[in-house]
Amino acid sequence: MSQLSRREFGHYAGALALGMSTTRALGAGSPASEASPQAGRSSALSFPQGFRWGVATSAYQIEGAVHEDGCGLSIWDTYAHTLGKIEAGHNADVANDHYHRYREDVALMKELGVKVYRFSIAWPRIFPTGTGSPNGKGVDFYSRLVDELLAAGIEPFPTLYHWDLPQALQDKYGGWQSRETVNAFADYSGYVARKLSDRVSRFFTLNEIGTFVDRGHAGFEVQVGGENVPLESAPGLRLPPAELNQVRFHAVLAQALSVQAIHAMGKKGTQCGPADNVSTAVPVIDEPEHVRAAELATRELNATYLTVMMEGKYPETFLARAGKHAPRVTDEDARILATPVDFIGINVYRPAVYVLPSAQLPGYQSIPFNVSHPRMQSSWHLLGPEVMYWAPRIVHSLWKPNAIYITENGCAASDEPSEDGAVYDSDRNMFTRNCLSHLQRATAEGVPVKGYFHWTLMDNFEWSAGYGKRFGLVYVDFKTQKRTPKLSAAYFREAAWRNAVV
Ligand code: BGP
Repeated sequence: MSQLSRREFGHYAGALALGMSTTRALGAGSPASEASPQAGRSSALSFPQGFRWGVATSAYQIEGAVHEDGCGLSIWDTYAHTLGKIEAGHNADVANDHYHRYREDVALMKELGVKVYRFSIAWPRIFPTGTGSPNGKGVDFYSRLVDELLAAGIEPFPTLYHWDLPQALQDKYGGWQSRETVNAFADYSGYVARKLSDRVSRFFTLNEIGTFVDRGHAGFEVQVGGENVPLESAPGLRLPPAELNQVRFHAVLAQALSVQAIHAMGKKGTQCGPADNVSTAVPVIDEPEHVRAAELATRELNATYLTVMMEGKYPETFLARAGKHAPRVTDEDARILATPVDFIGINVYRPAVYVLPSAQLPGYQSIPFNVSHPRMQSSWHLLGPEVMYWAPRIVHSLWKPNAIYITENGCAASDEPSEDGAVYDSDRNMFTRNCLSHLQRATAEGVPVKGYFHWTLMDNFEWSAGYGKRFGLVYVDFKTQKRTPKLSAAYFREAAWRNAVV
């Protein structure tokens, strides 16, 4: 089979609808290893040649086996086992049992046409107490996973920190409250780079610093229909402003020091950068004055995270606002902070805000979301697929990174198998197609987006929501661990195969 025709796609989607097994539904004789029908051809809806199609996951959300092979305790183990923290009293002790089923999951990705896979490495598997002697069995697991991926023709893109801090570092130093944790993270980063960079050429350092810092240390809240809804994460602290800013600083410093460690310890040419949930201001109109306002607002919204990571220092406006609560930065740390990244990953789910230009400082006016503004299933997830165009465009115009990856994009949906066994996630299909259309526009205009990782491969342990929120392209029955690709998996596979919006 040289390509998947429209008719075959229809048949394939129909097969999903008939609840056929994963392997049969996704088609024997997978085209994944053959040239894409779009390769070398241009079309109004195509992505650039060589565009990387992938999925993203994180260790704590899928692996399970939290006490196996010498794995240490993480702050998420503690948090998930604290009464009342996770919906329905769920925990991630087993999750998707990926630690034991990784071969099956890699085969599943291959069937989906995945070419790049962003997974995370659990720090407590490598250094059970955060520092000290490495745990060989933990390293072996990721080494086997990397081999399995490469054998399936999938390029591994590991993330070094997706929120599962070794509990020992929390107990000993107060976790990210301490500069000691920054050093420990750099040592761990360098060690992993040394072990894996013979087969891994790109690493992401930390995932969504703003999310784990603010939700874990500030009792973060989002506005939903006029009400404030708390979004809390491990370790569940509520720090005063100066201490919170110090945690924020330690996390961005850790990213800079991790880049240095990876460059120093990895094979020559190993590249790395953060995976950050950029807060994007979307202009109301695509017109220079409005776009300028959105750029100014985006730079300010990300002042303590992406802006400082890309510019190497805090914007003056932020320091003035923070006043006596500003982070304390030594001269040596200020120099470390200026370490350039090789690329950036941005997680893009929703617009942070819509803006209009303003003659008053700071040069833009944020407008509130209308009460009737549509949203996806998650309380925080206001719908605005055009952010998938504006986020990379604004990031590119502000900071000119060499390369941008969309490291996450996806949505939760109320997925349930229907009577015929198939999962018809029409809303996720709509969301993905719309996001991809806007992303395609960005690439067509020359914004250097090199790849797209859908969040996520399969339903998982969704942090404080437990197993109650499903984000996967693949449905997981957590009683049997059966994986069933949803309708959106068929969509993803076709888009990846054609390298185009379909
Ligand atoms: C990102 C995280 C993911 C995933 C997703 C959904 O913030 O990197 O790990 O959880 O968003 O988020 P939430 O659980 O808040 O709905």
